[in-house]
Amino acid sequence: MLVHEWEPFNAESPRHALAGRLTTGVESFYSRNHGPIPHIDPDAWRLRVDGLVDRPLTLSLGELRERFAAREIMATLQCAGNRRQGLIEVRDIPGEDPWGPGATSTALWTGVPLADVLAAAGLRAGAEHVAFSAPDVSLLADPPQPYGGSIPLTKAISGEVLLAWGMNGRPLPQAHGAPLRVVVPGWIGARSVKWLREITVQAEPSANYFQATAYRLVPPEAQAGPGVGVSLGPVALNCDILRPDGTAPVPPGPTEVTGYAYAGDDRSVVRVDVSLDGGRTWEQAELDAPVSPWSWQHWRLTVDLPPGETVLTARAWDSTAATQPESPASVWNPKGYVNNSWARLHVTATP
Ligand SMILES: Nc1nc2c(c(=O)[nH]1)N[C@H]1C(S)=C(S)[C@@H](COP(=O)(O)O)O[C@H]1N2
Ligand SMILES: [Mo]
Repeated sequence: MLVHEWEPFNAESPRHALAGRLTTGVESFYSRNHGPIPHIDPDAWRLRVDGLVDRPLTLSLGELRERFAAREIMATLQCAGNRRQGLIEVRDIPGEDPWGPGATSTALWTGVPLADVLAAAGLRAGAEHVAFSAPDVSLLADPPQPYGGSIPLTKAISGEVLLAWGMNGRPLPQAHGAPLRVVVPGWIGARSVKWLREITVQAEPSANYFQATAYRLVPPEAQAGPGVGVSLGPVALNCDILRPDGTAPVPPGPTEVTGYAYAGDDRSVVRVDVSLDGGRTWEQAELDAPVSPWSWQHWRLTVDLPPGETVLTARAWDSTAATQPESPASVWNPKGYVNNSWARLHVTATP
């Protein structure tokens, strides 16, 4: 892992750990935390479901597993700060970690659909948003407060949003939200609240700092504040290069370039282009079909690498025919979110 901070623990997956793998091992799955990782006694833990519901629920993990049918979903999590480093190179972003392309990983999640739990509680008139609260207190929030967030009801009842206790066929590890976390496939990682304690159905989005102030796209010369900018939801189309990884010289000649591409929500990636001349000419990579509507797709292309320095460039296209913006400067924003500009990697070829 490439550790950005030890407390709170923030670490990204190195390129080689993501390359060529559909799912990411828990040992290298990126870890994004805004406060200390809480240790929760699973036997004493209860999930509370309240707000605009007919029947508020209090459920142990056993009751949750007994009352509702389990579902498995392969889903990619991607932090909105993934690839922030590229924005920092344009203009500094003080106080935010310089994430590379490894603030994203994919797992097979096991849990129950949030939709089924909400149906059991019964939705009342006026229900528009579903808020999640956790016990980990973030000193980075203003004022300091436990982590939380929300998603609109339409997404919450879609069936793909899971209350998950399993990851890659094993119990959810502590760092990734045990005993129970939300997994919101296709949406920024921030909405997949870990160590879930309470689900509140309400008329408005969560007033939590991480919904109302952070994880919003703020215009370049504005200052982040409550309600400023656009709340981030579905993940923007993005890609990066994983192999070669740029850490060591490679031999010149035929070289397989591989990477990931991911389109959030219900979009899929339909094409990936690779350029050796900074985007003047492009060649299409071979692209894997989506294994799940919610997981990234890997791609590969064998290029003829000349001796010396080459900048490999990649860009993806999605099922709406949208593609990635060329420059990080064009998408720079004060909190450093959603850098989905063309992927660029410097490689040195020495015989
Ligand atoms: N309770 C809680 N949930 C949280 C966070 C957090 O700090 N506390 N971080 C969020 C963010 S910003 C991301 S990107 C994902 C990361 O999940 P992971 O650490 O399992 O990769 O968790 C989300 N859920
Ligand atoms: Mo995140």
